[in-house]
Amino acid sequence: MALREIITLPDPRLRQVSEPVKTIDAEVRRLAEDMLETMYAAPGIGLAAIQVGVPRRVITLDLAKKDEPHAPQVFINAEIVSSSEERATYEEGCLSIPDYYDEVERPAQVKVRYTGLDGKTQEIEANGLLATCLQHEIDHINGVLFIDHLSKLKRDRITKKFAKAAKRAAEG
Ligand code: K1U
Ligand code: ZN
Repeated sequence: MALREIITLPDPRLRQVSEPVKTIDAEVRRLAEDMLETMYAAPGIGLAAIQVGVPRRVITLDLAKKDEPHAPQVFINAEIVSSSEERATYEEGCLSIPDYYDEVERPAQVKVRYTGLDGKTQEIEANGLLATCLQHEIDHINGVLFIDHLSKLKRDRITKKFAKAAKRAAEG
């Protein structure tokens, strides 16, 4: 396993739509392992492959509590097949937008179809934090960031802040 670099705003790759995985081969299994290691090290509770610069529809999650053993989950080619009318608000963060958290309203329940590492296609009914995280990560593989769900004023402010920081870093 290897740690991979997490790309951050304003990296344009974060706006790319990721390609479906056709075959679950050694490369995909290696990517998922590396993503889990990278996610645990960050630390984070979710990660999409594009956040490590790989435009493939692979997502990792682990929602186990601090005092519980790891419970890694891998979702390949995940898609939302239905969403509830009911909405829920959670404070979200993003490893690609470090140190910024804000409340986002999304459907409270979603049904997600995905393929597991065993190649089996399954459906999961999610609510609570799992529903929020799955929607956040599926947004990533579609080139959408959680700040896109905020007001234009907030989104522009954050985008400018990260663009300025990147410019300063490039200038040394
Ligand atoms: O996709 C990502 O950028 C990861 C993100 C997932 C997420 C968090 C909260 C709501 C929706 C999606 C993170 O993991 S941010 C870090 C974080 O939430 C966290 C880190 C350590 C312990 C507990 C939470
Ligand atoms: Zn994110």
